[in-house]
Amino acid sequence: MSLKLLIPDIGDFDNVEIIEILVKKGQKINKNDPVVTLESDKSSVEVPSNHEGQVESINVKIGDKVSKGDLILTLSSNEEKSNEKIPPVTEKIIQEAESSINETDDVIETEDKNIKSKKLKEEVKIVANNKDIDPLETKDWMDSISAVLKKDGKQRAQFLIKELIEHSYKEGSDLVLSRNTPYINTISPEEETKSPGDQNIERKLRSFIRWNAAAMVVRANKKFPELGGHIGTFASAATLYDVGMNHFWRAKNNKFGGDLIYFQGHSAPGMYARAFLEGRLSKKQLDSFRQEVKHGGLSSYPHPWLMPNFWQFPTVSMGIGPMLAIYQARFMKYLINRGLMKDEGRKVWCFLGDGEMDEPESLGAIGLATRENLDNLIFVVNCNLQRLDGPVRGNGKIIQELEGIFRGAGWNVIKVIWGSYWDSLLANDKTGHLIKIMNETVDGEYQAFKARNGLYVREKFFGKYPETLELVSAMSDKDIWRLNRGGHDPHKVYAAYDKAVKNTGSPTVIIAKTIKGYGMGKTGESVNTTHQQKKLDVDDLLYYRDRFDVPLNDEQVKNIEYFKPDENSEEIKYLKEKRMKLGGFIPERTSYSKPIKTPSKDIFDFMKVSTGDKEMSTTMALVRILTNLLRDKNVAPKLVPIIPDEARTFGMEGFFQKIGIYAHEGQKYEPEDSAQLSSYREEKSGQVLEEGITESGSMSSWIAAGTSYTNHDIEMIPIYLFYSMFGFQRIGDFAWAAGDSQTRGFLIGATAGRTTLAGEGLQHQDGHSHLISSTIPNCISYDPTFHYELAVIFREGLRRMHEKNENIFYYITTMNENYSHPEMPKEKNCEEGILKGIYKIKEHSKYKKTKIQLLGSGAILREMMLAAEVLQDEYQIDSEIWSVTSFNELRRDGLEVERYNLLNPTEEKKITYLEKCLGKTEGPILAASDYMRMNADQIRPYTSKSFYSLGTDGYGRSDTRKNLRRFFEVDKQHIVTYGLSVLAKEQLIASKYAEEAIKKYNIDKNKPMPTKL
Ligand SMILES: Cc1ncc(C[n+]2csc(CCOP(=O)(O)OP(=O)(O)O)c2C)c(N)n1
Ligand SMILES: [Mg+2]
Repeated sequence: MSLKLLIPDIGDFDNVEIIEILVKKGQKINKNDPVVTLESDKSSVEVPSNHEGQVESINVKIGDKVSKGDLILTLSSNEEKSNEKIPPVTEKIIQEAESSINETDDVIETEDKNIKSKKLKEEVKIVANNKDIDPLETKDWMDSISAVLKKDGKQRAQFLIKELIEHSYKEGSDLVLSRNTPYINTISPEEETKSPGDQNIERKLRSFIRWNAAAMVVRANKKFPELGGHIGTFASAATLYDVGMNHFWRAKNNKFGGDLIYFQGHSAPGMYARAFLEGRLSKKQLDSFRQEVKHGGLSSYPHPWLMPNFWQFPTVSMGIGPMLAIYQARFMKYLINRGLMKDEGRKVWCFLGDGEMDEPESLGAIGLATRENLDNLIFVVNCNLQRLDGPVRGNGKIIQELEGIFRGAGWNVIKVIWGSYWDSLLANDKTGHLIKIMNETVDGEYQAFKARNGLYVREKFFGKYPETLELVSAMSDKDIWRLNRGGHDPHKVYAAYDKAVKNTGSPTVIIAKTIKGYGMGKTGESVNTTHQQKKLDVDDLLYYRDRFDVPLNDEQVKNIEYFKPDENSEEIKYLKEKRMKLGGFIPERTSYSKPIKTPSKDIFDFMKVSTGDKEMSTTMALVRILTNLLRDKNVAPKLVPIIPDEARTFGMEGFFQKIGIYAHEGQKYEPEDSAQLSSYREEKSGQVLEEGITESGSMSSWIAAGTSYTNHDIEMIPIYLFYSMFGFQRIGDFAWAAGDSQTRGFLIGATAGRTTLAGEGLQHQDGHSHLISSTIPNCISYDPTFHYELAVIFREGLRRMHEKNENIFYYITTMNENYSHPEMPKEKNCEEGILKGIYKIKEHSKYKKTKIQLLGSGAILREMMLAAEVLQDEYQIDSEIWSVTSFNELRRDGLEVERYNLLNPTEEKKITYLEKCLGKTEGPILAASDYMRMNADQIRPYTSKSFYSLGTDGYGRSDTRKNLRRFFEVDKQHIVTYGLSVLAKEQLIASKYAEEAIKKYNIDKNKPMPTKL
């Protein structure tokens, strides 16, 4: 039978152009195969076939304008002509409704037949629904509370309710309806899973690691006091790391993907000290801690760029680690749900300081972790109650505060507050006074206790109530001093980790209480200055040795020698055996990903021809590129488009239907626009990461995808599109971390430019992102004007990053200004020039008297081109016009060449690419972009020619493009005027021409610089 394929509902658009016909007459097509591409002035979208069959006739051609209901083609098909299709979601709703009607029928039937069975059924349902199973009992409780309210008021009623909740928690109910539980461990001693480890050996190993970590910092600072480093942080966290290393964290190997661990930045010395025992780092390397200039030094903190075979994640800029870890865990699920990776139960662990939790970013994405059911994510917050200057919450309790926040966000919270020595005390606390003091004591006091001694704790803590003083009456001060904190107790930590890894359905946070500078004695333990402690004198060192029984004699301690047991010792054997059982060493960074073959050169050929009268923006050109890439079988599955709620702004709504939006639960509703072609489609295997309004979250996703080649051995191509203003300046630190992480992928600063994004105003108009991006050494930035430039740059980016695996990333700005795009110039070095940053796009040489070199970038190149025509037509001035695709790249080339020449004074001079292009040309240079003058000025030192620049310095403001360009003096008229003035200054023409132009164009000489307005 013959079927008609019509233009579907395309939303608010009418008369949309057909830009591609993707099928041929006679071709067999499947259902959902794209048949034509439509393009409005805002977006392009493919129309899929809704039937399978053979194309009989094609009723449209490229360039036709079509609207809903127009005939595209006819198909001969064997399919039965189906009735109007019911969307699957509607179908599901109908089915559910039908089945619930059936259920009700069942109940009625059962009621008639057998009353008892119905009751049973109801009972189960009631309990499951949290409804009332004993209304009489409930009424008793209600009456009691009402009586209290009437008699003693609401404070008393509130108090009783709180007491009841706490009581029920103590009695074993963990379904407590409160933000907080009492200040005791979440896991009761009876519930704890026991560690299978040899505690004796593990303690020894931990002591050696502690010693070597401290020794490494002290030795470095003895040699060079300026080097710095931290002892107190790892001292507080050693047990938290050791339990993970000995029992939980599985390394990547050829059989398993490995757990991913984000180590707290300042605890890096501990990781080096362990790697030393593992035989992965030498003494010599430990002795080069923080001395990285010579090859082989150890970086201060985790930096993959500096130690690319060791560190996996940069974390030391606080708040970055937690966000990166959350999106990492999410990206793991994304890869699994898209069928690109097996689900092996891998986990992401993230270690954080309690002070670090002050960073808004640290808590900023915890809601996402719950929404996405990230049970592959475990946070460990080391609550040593101190940050750099002093207590984190001297007057409160950080553990309780965090518990409330994380519980509120739906996390599984495990508090590890007290060590095993407290167990019997808590069990004997029949009056509840011990828990009462625990709840009442603030962190400032807890810190002070550990800076003092057992007697002080007896008096100030247990001494608060006679009942608690009595509780410890049989204990010596020394016993009281030994009452340990949960984070230093390997049993408690093991039990918490065990519970965390078994948790399903939600992320887990382990909140562990520790002591900053644990074991450092008077000068370091729990004192406010611990964080800065990087030197220990001999007495401190001897104390530390004794405290942890490190087998070094006094002389060795004085020499601050490292300690490593013999390779055949039981300790080293144990340590290695544990790691071998867990698959290898951690941290370690490797990559075995397969490169992605770059699409053939001709894939973007359609971008090299003129668009004729058709106008489009470079943002739209980019969307066309992406649409085409989605037809390349190598590239398509690896693309990860990331958008923070701006798909429609960038004309990308066509992607919703084409590749779907990733949603781990699929789509549980029928979208409002389900009848439309670009309807909002969420899917478990969806490809687009629609992040919502979070630039830092989107950036974290981009980093996760762009480092997938090492974290999962899968090369992915993330493309994150954002308003360029909300890019680098918003998430600069993440971009820096991306560079450190060697992220590969594209950042697209869309709607870019200070004057190109017209109406949006001061906080939207970007005139400096290229300057910020230029600060990142491995970020390659481009500001293209025309579609073919974009195509050449994009393809090269794919080749360099994803086929050749260069550890770089691309920042490309695209605009939303519509204009027609010319054909790509035929010169053979055009592509080379586009990539190096400059090429000649046009030359006017009619008069052969006076010449000027005009360099334009991004949107302002077109103003240059227009100005050149005026200069020629009205002033008989010739010009060469250069499209500068990247001032940043030209500057980098300039820096290198200049350095080479200065270091090789006797050699033949090298020439910058800029000089190669412009060195022999006539006339001065006038350069302009839609960015601050500093953008173009970057290349000023690398040419011997006179150089002048224009730019958009100052705050943006809303107005029309035309007015803005005039205001910032980068429009055609200003370029002409400045051009004439430059030529006058160079004594190439008389100055009267510039004066005339100023008058002619009504340029106000007295207008202040835009920076002052
Ligand atoms: C974004 C950022 N701001 C400031 C610092 C400087 N800094 C380093 S450590 C530190 C205190 C850390 O306290 P906490 O998170 O409690 O870690 P601890 O050492 O106590 O485990 C500060 C402020 C930093 N590294 N990153
Ligand atoms: Mg701290």
